[in-house]
Amino acid sequence: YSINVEEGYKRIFGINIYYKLYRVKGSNRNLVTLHGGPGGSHDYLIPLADLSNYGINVLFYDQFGCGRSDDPKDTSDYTIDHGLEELEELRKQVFGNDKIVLLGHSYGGALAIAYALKYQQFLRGLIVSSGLSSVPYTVKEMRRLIEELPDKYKTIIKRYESLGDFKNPEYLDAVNFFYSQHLLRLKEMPEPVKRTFEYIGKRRTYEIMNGPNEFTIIGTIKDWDVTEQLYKITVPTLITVGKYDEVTVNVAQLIHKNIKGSRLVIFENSSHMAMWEEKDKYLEVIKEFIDQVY
Ligand code: LEU
Repeated sequence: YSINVEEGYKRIFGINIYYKLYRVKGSNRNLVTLHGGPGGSHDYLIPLADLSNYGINVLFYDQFGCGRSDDPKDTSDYTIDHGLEELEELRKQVFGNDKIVLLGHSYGGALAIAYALKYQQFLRGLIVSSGLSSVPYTVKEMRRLIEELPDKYKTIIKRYESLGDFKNPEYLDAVNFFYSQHLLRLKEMPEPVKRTFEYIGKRRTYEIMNGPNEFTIIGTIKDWDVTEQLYKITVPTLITVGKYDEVTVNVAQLIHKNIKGSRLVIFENSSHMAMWEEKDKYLEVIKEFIDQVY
């Protein structure tokens, strides 16, 4: 295939949104990817760019207030609803009338579900990777994972939470232990993942929308729950999750149960980042799904 990498900014709702498009000459198979956080950046999703070698156009972007993109104009815009309208604008600008396969990871998976509930007529397929339909249920599951941590870390997490001291080094150490089990089970953090974490630290969106860390979700998305509406999604849907995922297998099962005909794939050696922890298998599963819907 002849692949051209195009990168720049699109003007969306009055701000600059950064995008990177792997465009395959003559192909009308489109994959649009949504990063998590909320407040992350597209960097850590870059393994998906490999799919362009199989004739799939792959679009990445940094959502409002994230990575290289501008902050939203209005502070009331830090919502999933605003995120899905931004995505629809971008889809129109890049792909016009063409349908897309939408892949969202983690918070991006929540955003992908929200988009599907409003705009599934533009979807060829939906992929929810380590994503969720309910923040309260996800948090409940994360609390269960904390209960299963070694006593030492469990006690530290609870102590500093009761003090509201989310920045204490001892607390951060325990948070990192949780991450080593349920966010990324690799000894070395890949460079693109590091870059995303750097952006999370530099920008304010993660704190505004999510909270101080992965399992303390007290930001603007804290009450979001569309589980009851999932039955309305009728496009082909793939759900993936890691066995040790912080967004747990139960969270994935809940989506799977409620979207008729959906397929669930569990990565046995992964936590939250199967695109790194089991890269080849992950890409194979995504590719196979895209082949099926086109
Ligand atoms: N922080 C998660 C992510 O990686 C999302 C959260 C809502 C579970 O995007």
